[in-house]
Amino acid sequence: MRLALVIALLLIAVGSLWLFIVHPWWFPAAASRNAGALDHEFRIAFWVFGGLFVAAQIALAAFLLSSRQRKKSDYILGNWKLEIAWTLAIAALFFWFNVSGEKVWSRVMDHHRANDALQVEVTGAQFQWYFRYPGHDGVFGRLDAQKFARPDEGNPLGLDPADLAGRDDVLSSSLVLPAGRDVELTLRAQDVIHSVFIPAMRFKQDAVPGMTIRAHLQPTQAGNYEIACAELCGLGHYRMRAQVRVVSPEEFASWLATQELRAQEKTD
Ligand SMILES: [Cu+2]
Repeated sequence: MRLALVIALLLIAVGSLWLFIVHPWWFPAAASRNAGALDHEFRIAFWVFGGLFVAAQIALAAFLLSSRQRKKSDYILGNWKLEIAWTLAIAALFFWFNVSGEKVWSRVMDHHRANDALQVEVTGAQFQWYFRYPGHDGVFGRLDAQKFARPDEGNPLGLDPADLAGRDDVLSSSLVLPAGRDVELTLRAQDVIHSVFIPAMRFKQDAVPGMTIRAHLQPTQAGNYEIACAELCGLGHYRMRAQVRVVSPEEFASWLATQELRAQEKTD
């Protein structure tokens, strides 16, 4: 029985090491500016805690084997010095992870943005994502979902028809972004809590009803990336998928101009 336990422990340790080294499942290729720093943070945590885990399994197996030779009365009473030492070491480790993680986090949530940051409002509603661009005037039109929201008539967010600032607002079902430019996302939710998750950009942020949450990202590579809702938001949760389409700045400008024209034609 004891030997079976030792073999099981060692198999777990070897299996975990194999997962660490071979990476059969890993993150998608990084496509945003902060992704590298987040991956770095993750990798450090992975190696430090993974190493501790493997060491603990080996120590456990070694104790199991060595206790075979001991007499029943020959047990360890504990070692308070060692206990204090590893408690302090783990506390210091967690403190360090908190401080270094905070640095990356504050970069994502930084509100002192570059003035040319592209503004995009992201709204989660059961069960779809809506992406709104402020249009040529750079100002988002006023919303009143309770009064004006008519999803069947092309106004799912409840854009106030009387507000001129909303006339050139562009509403899209996919998030189109120019590569290399800072993007400020304003996250909203229309009904329940949703969460914007873009794995390739290492971006995840809740959208909460009644709150406007700002977050930053900077796409670095052109391509199509998946957006998923990372908060179980109802029966249609699985349908809350959308796409980020990262294009060149020129392509983005022409896409936005076409969309603005279309939006204005609709309201005229
Ligand atoms: Cu959702």
